Amino acid sequence: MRTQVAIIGAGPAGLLLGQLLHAAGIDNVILEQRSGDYVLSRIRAGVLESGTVRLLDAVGAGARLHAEGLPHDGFDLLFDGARHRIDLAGLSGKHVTVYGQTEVTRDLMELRAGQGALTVYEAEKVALHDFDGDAPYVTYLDRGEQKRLDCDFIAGCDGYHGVSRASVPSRALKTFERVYPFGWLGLLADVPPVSHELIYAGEERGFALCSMRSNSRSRYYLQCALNERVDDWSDERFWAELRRRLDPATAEALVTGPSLEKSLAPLRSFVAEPMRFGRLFLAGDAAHIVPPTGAKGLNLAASDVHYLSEALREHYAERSSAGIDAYSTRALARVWKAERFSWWLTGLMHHFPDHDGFGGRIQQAERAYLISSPAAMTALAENYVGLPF
Ligand code: RFL
Ligand code: PHB
Repeated sequence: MRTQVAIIGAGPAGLLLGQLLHAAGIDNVILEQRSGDYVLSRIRAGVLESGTVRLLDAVGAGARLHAEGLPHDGFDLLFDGARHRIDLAGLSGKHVTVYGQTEVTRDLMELRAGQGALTVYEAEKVALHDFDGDAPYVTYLDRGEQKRLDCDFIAGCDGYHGVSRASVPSRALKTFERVYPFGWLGLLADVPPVSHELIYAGEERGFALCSMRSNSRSRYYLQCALNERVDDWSDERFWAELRRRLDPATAEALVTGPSLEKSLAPLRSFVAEPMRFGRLFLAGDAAHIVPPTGAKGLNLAASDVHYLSEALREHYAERSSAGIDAYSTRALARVWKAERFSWWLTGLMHHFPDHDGFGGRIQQAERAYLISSPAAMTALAENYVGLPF
């Protein structure tokens, strides 16, 4: 089989890239190691920047998002018992949209299926070949049968644990990493959200986040130690701990119910440079990870594939390699700004078990400065709604 672009991974990066390429008349095939149902069962991101929404609109995947997504003009930071609203719309002129990654993925999958474009699910033993030459190809097992996909380019959109970055010789990669001494325990439940906007709470017992998927489905997170096990957290224990991390009025308003899902994610900052090796491009979590505090992971995947699709369109339509040559530099410039923001907001809002007295006082001063300074709040808002791309 032959295609112009072989895309590895059917997460948001791979599926959105597939649609952007399709819109530019560029043929592509997606190879995904899991089943479609498994991909849809992963509960992840919830907040979309307006640039991400613009891309989804551009490929025709925005209808349900506009009907069911919740536009948010602000969110609250909670510390020292008080809630402080960050007026995103007033400070930045933009808003974000609360719409789950699961739904974005479902919309993109349905669009792709409607176009008859090929996604091979449950592709096993995906292996990348000869991407440092002119004739790359990918091999895989499709229901036990060995297959070969020849292509012009390979897009590695297979997430942090994928095969694409791992296929690059380590001497050609420079990696940067910060591992945080805690994780997030997430719970999804069909209960109305405690507040109509998100609350990022940074109290003494640890960080908590009140988020949502709709007006009847809530998503909550608790900062927890890395050695915690999900099985040790009954729903009752989770709700009780969440209440303790909220101010009394919010705790009082919290509606609880049985969980639909609970999962634990460690927090990490990670960047691999460069994002291009010959005819292989990395995009999304395959190239970089941010802690979820800034809600940037999916949005960075979207800006990466925007740059990449533009570069490939230029290559095919204008016979110019300028975009391809600039891809890694352009993408990394935006990635590092989001890395900085996510690291900063994580530091502002979490309880650091390894903080000495100095670190704790600096965090207090940073918070006090933020809520007293329109300039500091504007910087926060500008980054949260998403830097332009
Ligand atoms: P994905 O979603 O991991 O998809 C990669 C796909 O590649 C497949 N794959 C392979 N396929 C073939 N062969 C192989 N060898 C393969 N290895 C892997 C995988 O099965 C998978 O389907 O990466 P992608 O597309 O780059 O998308 C990135 C986002 O998923 C991620 O950044 C976000 O979920 C991060 N994130 C958030 N981002 C936001 O923008 N806003 C948020 O509010 C937000 N909240 C979150 C988050 C991530 C979280 N977790 C669980 C880490 C909240 C949490 C708790
Ligand atoms: C979520 O709803 O899953 C979510 C929202 C905001 C974040 C992280 C996760 O910063």
